Amino acid sequence: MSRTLIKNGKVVSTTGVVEHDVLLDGETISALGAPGYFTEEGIDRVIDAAGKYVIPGGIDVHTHMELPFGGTFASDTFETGTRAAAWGGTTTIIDFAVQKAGEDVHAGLADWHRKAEGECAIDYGFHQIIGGVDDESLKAMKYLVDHEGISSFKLFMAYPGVFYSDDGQVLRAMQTAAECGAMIMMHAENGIAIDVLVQQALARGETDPKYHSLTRPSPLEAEATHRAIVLSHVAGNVPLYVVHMSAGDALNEIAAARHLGRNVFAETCPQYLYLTLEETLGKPGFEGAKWVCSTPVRSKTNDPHYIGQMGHGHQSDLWKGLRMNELAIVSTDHCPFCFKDQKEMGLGNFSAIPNGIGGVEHRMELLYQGVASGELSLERWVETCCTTPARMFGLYPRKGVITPGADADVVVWDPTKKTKIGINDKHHMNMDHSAYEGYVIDGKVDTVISRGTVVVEGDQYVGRKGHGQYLKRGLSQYLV
Ligand code: DUC
Ligand code: ZN
Ligand code: ZN
Repeated sequence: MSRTLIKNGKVVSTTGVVEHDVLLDGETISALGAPGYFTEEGIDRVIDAAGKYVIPGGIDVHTHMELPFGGTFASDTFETGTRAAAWGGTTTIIDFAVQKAGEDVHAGLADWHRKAEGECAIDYGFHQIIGGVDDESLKAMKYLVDHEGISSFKLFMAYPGVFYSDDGQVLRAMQTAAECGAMIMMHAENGIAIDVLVQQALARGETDPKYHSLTRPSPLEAEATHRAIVLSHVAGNVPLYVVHMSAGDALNEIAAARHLGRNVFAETCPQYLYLTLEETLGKPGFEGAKWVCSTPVRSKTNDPHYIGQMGHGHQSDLWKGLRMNELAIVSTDHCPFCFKDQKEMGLGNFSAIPNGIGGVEHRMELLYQGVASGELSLERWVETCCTTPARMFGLYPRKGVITPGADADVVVWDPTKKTKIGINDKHHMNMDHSAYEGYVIDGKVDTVISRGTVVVEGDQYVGRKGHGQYLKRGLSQYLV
């Protein structure tokens, strides 16, 4: 069994930064010791992490590899997407298997296993999308929790006719989740109202990409978030996790529910922390299509739709929410589409642009920039990107923590270097543009280890497809 010693590094956990050497034995972490505690005898590989941080491998709990959506497929396969994730210091993803109305949940899950098996560079698990709530799919939810290691189910209050569930269906699925201890993940936007605004905009000839955001105003995210919270309460306080939160007014709903002691959680994504309507989606011509995703990127300041205290910007609210644990996790909602031929499907009609942004490679980097610019502590970076994801989705303490017995998923991070993101710079996702083109970030991924195997070192990918294993997950361990 191969033994690796990571020495002289600063190990970052949710509770602090400690100088520790870390010993990896085969696929697991076997011990931590004071610097110099372990001899190098019998060690196969020594990694000198002097001046660097040693953190648990990142966990991205929201990706969509090869998702069929908007008349096309997300452009990353499990092979290309998990390799890009590894490049960015992410060693686990949780992707979404799909079931739509009239389809069989088990067949949808089998399809996802077929896409992923033998393809992944890093470990992976699945959530299950329930796009058609009926007696059969409710029965399947129980089976997936008991037998398939799937303990979280995504419902949609958006996308009528595609994934949408009405309130009665949401309530039934929540009741079933409550019975089996599962988590409900919610895409919280009022899709019925949004569809009316979209049709009205198109009828007025408003076809540019920016209207994607303007027809999904933040109160419709806040309203759906509130409704999901109420329904989860009526369903027996089932744990609720609201995905890709983009709006300060929606966040206020989460904060209020959490203040009441409710099992309500939320995530945000880098696009909502960094990208703005003015600078991206609102670019002249069709270029803004690159940033069409749902929930949408929003106005930086003075959003006239914002419900709440005037003068609030969504981004500053989201950063504050991350610090305050109103937002528990940062994921990416990685759903890449190429500009050519894919985003271009919506030329002349913003509502036909496939929704999604690729970001699985850059989450750890962009959030470390939050540390460098004083928005987050180092500990909170690790907590929101590595540890809480593991606890929230039943992977802890196997993942998300540097402790004896945990999987040897470890990232060595160099805070003295910089990362330049861009299609001709750092970019390994299968897409022809970068949502973060030209960003220069403090810090850089140095070495990435997945279950004891080095997969990225010295600006080289040295992993292999098929190394990543399917993770059967337990129930959420992160309840109020
Ligand atoms: N939002 C996106 O931007 N893409 C895929 C699905 C979703 O909810
Ligand atoms: Zn969604
Ligand atoms: Zn998503």
